[in-house]
Amino acid sequence: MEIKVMNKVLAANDAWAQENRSVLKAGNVLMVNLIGSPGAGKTALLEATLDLIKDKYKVSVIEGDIATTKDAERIQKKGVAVCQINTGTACHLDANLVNAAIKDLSVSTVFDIIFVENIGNLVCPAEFDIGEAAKIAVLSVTEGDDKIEKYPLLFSEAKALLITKMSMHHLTNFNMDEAEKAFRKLNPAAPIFKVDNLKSDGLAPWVAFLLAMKNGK
Ligand SMILES: Nc1nc2c(ncn2[C@@H]2O[C@H](COP(=O)(O)OP(=O)(O)OP(=O)(O)O)[C@@H](O)[C@H]2O)c(=O)[nH]1
Ligand SMILES: [Mg+2]
Repeated sequence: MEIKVMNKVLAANDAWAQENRSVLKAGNVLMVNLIGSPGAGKTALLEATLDLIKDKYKVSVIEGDIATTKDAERIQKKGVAVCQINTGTACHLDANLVNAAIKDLSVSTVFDIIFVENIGNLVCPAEFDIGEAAKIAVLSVTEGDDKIEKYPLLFSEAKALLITKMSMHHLTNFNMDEAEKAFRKLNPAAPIFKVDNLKSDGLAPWVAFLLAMKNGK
C-alpha cells in the first residue's frame, strides 16, 4: 500500500531543498549538514573547526535543537553569525525550516560556508534533504563501532565520516578496523577523519576536505 501522507511530506520537503540549493548556488555558498547522535561531538567539532577557518572565511552556523539555545550560545562565543532553530518535538531539521534560517542569516552578509548542526539523532536527519552540499556523519568512539551497521542510511549518504573523541579511544572497546570495514561496505569512497575536538587533533585533513568542497574540487 502506498503511504501517501509521508510521500507528500517528502515531496514538499524536496521542493524546499531544491529552492535552498539554488539560492546557495547563486550565492556560491557551501552548506554542510552535520549529523550524529546526541553528544557525538557535533558542536565541539564546529567550535574546533571555526577556530581554524573563521578568520579566512565568512562562516555561519544554523543550530538545530529541540529545546534550548545552549549550542548556539557556544557558537556565538566564536564570534560567528548563528541562527537557532528550535523544533519543539521534531527529531530532525527540514528544508523549509532551513530556508527560513538561510534567509535570516543572509539579510546582512553573504557567507562562504554555512554549517548546519542537525538535531542529535542517527535516524531521521538522514532522511531529509535540506539542500545541503554534503551530509557529514559524526560518530564518537564512545558510541560503539556497531552503530554504522545499525543505522546505515546516514553512513551510506555521508560525504565524510568524522570519528570523534579519539583521545578516549583506548578507554573504549571501539574496534576501528570493524568500523572502517562496516563504513566501506556502505560507502566505498567517502573519507574518514579521526579527530579529537577538545585537543584539536587530526582536524587539518578535515578542514582541507571542507575547503576543497568549498572551492568545487
Ligand atoms: N574528549 C573529547 N570529548 C569530546 C569531543 N567532542 C565532544 N566532546 C565532549 O562530548 C560532550 C558532547 O559534545 P557536544 O559537542 O555537545 O555534542 P553534540 O553532538 O553537539 O551533542 P547534541 O547537540 O546534544 O546532539 C561534551 O562534553 C564535549 O566536551 C572529543 O573529540 N574529545
Ligand atoms: Mg550540539
